[in-house]
Amino acid sequence: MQKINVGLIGGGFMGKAHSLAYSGVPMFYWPSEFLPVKHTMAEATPELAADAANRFGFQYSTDDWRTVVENPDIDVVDIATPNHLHADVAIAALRAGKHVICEKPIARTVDEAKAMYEAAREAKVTNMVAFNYRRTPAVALAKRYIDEGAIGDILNVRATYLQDWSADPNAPLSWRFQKSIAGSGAVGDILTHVVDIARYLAGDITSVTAMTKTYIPERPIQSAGTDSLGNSKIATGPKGVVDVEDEVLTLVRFASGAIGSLEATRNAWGRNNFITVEVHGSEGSIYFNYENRDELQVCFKSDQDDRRGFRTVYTGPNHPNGAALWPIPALGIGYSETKIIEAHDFFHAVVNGTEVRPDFADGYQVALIDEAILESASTGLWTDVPILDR
Ligand code: NAI
Ligand code: SOE
Repeated sequence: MQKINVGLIGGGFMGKAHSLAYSGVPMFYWPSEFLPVKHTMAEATPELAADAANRFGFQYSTDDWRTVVENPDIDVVDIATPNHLHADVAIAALRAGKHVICEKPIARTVDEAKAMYEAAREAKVTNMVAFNYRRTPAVALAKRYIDEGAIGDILNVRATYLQDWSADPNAPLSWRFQKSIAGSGAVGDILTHVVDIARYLAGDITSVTAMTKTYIPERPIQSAGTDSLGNSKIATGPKGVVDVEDEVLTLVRFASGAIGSLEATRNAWGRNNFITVEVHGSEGSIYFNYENRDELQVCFKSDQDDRRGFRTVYTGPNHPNGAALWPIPALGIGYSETKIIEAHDFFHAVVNGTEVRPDFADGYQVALIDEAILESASTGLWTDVPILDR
């Protein structure tokens, strides 16, 4: 069994999720060809780094991510920082020959994403962007139905990602509202997840038209770097400018000829992690709602006329990754399970030298789509998306 030393950069929300996944992988996937070892934790200060290392079970800690990238004992660099650090850390890690898993969005801009993609191509190591929702077993099952032709030719993909954590004007001006750190707002932060799922299920997106809107132009300034995701309201004190979008609505065309609509907002009261994907085909339809993660709704034209309608398939041992997960359907797939499957697939590729998707080419392609969406929102025109030759 190969031990793989991981250096984790960033110990916030995703630092927690990835650490949990490293512990969880051998519990689900056993016997295993590899064992992730939580080697070094990097955070913004020595205190934060030591605290995160204790909490998540890392052997060493540092406030300098460059020492992780340069450490010959480290095999994998895991980037779970705000978006402004993704490109610098990833490119340095790839040049040092490390395998890299990077949180989404791959970067703030297309230029950064391109540089990361090129560094990954040169380094010839395993690289992955952490679009974990496509690894929800019900989403992977949707892909299986589509690939098998069960719903025929895809006509339309309708997808949403709706949240409400930033709907309160007193939710602080975290890094997610600052273009210099985040790159964009709802587009890079959450629309990217449904762009990834739409590409996964229906292929390349070739052109877009979009509208964006910022509802809350100023927010109270916060002192800490970590994003509280709306959980700590600041009712008094100075405010700073929000220079990213709260919401985006976009129409898309796929290379296959299918059409679709994708939307995302962080200001929809009552919506939490409301990722929905509805795919209509010539022979049937598929519907997924992340808030009911164990379920895939399917409807087939071939059903008898008076019985046709959506029926529910509960994912379990017979479905993608089911044998490794829980022994009873509908027992409850959680966010952690999507991260455990993601980590498993990443390490499997590391030890076998095989391809894993979504990789940095996919991350770059999504960045090209994001850029076209933002451009269309400012010009009001349909905008073509350049398609990478993989
Ligand atoms: P967060 O704000 O909770 O945590 C970020 C952490 O990075 C903080 O603890 C901060 O101190 C640390 N950090 C800042 N500068 C650093 C430096 N120089 N060296 C080391 N650490 C540093 O942010 P969160 O939510 O964990 O987001 C991190 C990344 O993960 C972002 O790119 C975000 O878009 C992505 N994300 C992905 C999710 C998914 O479902 N795949 C969910 C949430 C976030
Ligand atoms: C905030 O919108 C956030 O944490 C995103 O950054 C994640 O990517 C998403 O999965 C959960 O919500």
